[in-house]
Amino acid sequence: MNWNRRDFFKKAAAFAGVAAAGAASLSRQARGQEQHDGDHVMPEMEQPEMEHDGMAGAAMAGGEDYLGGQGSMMFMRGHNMIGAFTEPPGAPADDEVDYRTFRLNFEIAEHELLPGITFKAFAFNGQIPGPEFRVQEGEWIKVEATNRTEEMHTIHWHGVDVPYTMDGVPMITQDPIHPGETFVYRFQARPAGTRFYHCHWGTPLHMSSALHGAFIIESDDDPIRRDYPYKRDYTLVLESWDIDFTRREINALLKGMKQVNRLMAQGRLSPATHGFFRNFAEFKKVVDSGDYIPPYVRGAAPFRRWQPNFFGINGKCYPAVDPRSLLKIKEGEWIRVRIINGGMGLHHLHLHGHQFVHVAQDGNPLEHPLRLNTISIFPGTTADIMIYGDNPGFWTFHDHNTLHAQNNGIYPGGMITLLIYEGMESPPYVPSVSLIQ
Ligand SMILES: [Cu+2]
Repeated sequence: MNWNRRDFFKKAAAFAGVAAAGAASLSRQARGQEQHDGDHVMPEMEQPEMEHDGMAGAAMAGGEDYLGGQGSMMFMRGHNMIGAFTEPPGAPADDEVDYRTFRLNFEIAEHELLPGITFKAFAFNGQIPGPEFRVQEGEWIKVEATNRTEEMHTIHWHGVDVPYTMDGVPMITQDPIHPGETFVYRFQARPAGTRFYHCHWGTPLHMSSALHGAFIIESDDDPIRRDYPYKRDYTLVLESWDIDFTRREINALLKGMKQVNRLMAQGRLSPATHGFFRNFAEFKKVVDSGDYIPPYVRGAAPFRRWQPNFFGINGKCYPAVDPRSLLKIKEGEWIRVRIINGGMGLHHLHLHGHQFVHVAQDGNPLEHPLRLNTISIFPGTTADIMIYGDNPGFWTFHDHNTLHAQNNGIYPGGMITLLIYEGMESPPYVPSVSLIQ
């Protein structure tokens, strides 16, 4: 490390009001890595003298071809960020196959987790979680993704075997979708199973708060349906939120992006680069010279302070259980429950009164299903379980890490739902107001 704090302040003073400090701050905002209240805060970006296109200052000048790369982290050789988004290659044209078309808008939604707790979050079509896809294996899918926010986004199809150009990783396979732009994803839905989608830009904030949704690929030849004939099929998207972090980060990002967008509109910050380094060699050179301090040197990234205080299923915390999360069952019936961990937490779901069958992991059927009553759902994984109705009653299904069965530290709450038998005659205990909204 060739940088220390004293050097930094000397250099920051030297650069205050000129390109390096200002552009570094800009770029940090552009990457969704706004820095807060640490003691290594870069000077605010309010310098009218700003004269370079990118954070690398002079390294960006000269009109050479941009080779791609997001700040310090991501580079793709031969890639040109052109600032205009067209339908990318990698999938058949409209007249070649019969596409099933969907629209996903990146929006900011005001969302109520439970009475008294409302916050603003990035949301697909204004919903948390995003809308559930139900498609057939082999269908050609077209998703028109429009960015109606001031931040950047992409969509990653998690567990779906798309062509790499459709993979939705910014600066690796595509430019981020800029404010107001539309990117069209085209791919074939395969393989069958419980899968999901999420934003891949600024993932800790965007994915978890809560740009994610279920992507269910069904098949006529489903071994699980064959072995466990069922009619009812439920989806539980597990989520955890640090709502203060989300509020703070979204406000800061939007403020930063407004500045970036204004500078782009004024032609002072080129959309062709919007503050990215040209390539890894340029990045290393500027860091080694001490003229640019990478954000990971300046201090902890905001998400290191992410401390979720609300936990839920399908966008709601107990007792405000979403009706989609209530598992209705009859005696003698199999139901399928698809569990998706769309957040960053680790959850151990325990079902009372039943031994369920774990039949698929990450969407793929298990050759040897397991009989369990508790299942661990790691971040980024999905699990399918089959529950057989053989013990009539009202049963709790909850995260057995009971820190997650709380609302802001108050138990009970959070990640709790219920298995409810239909047609029960006079249950001995009638649940009170806390069960259903
Ligand atoms: Cu996003």
